[in-house]
Amino acid sequence: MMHNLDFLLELCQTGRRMNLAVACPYGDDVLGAVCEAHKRGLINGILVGDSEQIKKKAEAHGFDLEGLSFVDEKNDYAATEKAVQMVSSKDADLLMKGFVKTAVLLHAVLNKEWGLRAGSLLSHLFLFEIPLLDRRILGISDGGMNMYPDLNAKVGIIENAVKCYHKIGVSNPLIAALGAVEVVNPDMPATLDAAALTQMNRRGQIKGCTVDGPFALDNAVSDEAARIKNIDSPVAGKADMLLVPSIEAGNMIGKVLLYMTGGRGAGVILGAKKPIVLTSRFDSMETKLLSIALGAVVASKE
Ligand code: COD
Repeated sequence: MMHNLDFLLELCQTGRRMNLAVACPYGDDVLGAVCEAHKRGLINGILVGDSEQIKKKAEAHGFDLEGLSFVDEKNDYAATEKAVQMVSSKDADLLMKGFVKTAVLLHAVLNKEWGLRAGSLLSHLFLFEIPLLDRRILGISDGGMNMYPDLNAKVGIIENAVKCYHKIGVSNPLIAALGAVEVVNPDMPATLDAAALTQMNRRGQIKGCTVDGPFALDNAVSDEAARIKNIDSPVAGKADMLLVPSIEAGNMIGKVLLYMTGGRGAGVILGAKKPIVLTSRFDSMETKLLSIALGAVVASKE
């Protein structure tokens, strides 16, 4: 079991330095994280947007732009398109969202002509380091992109996550399909999907991981809760990743972990030609830095 997310910073310094194209890096949070990641040698930063505005921001906050590249484009939509195109044409290895709306970036990513579609579902994976659980690392998907995934989409979400876990050194991630309860209840669709996913995994339709469910959150992460409920499963109490039934569930669990338990996180969108670093404005600089590192590790192993 991995303890703390710092391993991502080490992992992404082992191979070729990845080129990160950042769309509209005007927020001091994203710009600061990219400058720091560049300075630490985690990535080469390419800042796509209004160069004058970026330089003013950096000066105001004391960020060091030494060595970073610029692609000057004043219009936000055009800058987002350019950053996406740099990745699809392989001039950059991964993409990051700056001060631009999530929907604008995702629509550019999904553009059929020049976007980053790779023929599979795109999904968001957030890894958290949880102080209350001995700094254990717990993934959540999907709290950032797919709103109400059906069974097919849940298979895609698991497959994306499994590839990512393999790249970060977890050869058989334990995936808990969450519901509100740990028994199948026909009136709760999430529990039916969880049971189907478990069987699909047992029959080899979902590979490279162990999926089980349904679980309630407590018995997915706590051995003690699993023991009290008499749940006999290799995943019970030991989940590496929580498959959540809706974007609200994933987003809320994630925000509780980050803002109410003092956790740290790293999040990326998977399933595109290259990973996309998508953080929210309120995320700490550390979470942004770790997200860049996670994206760079995934990109380096594609
Ligand atoms: N993977 C692959 N292709 C997709 C996906 C996906 N997850 N989602 C949509 N597409 C494709 C469709 O196949 C279609 O070809 C095209 O994109 C448009 O699909 P729509 O009309 O169903 O989707 P949109 O354009 O209305 O919305 C797609 C978004 C990703 C923008 C939407 O799902 C969204 O806003 N998600 C939530 C993002 C968000 O607000 N996150 C907040 C936390 S950061």
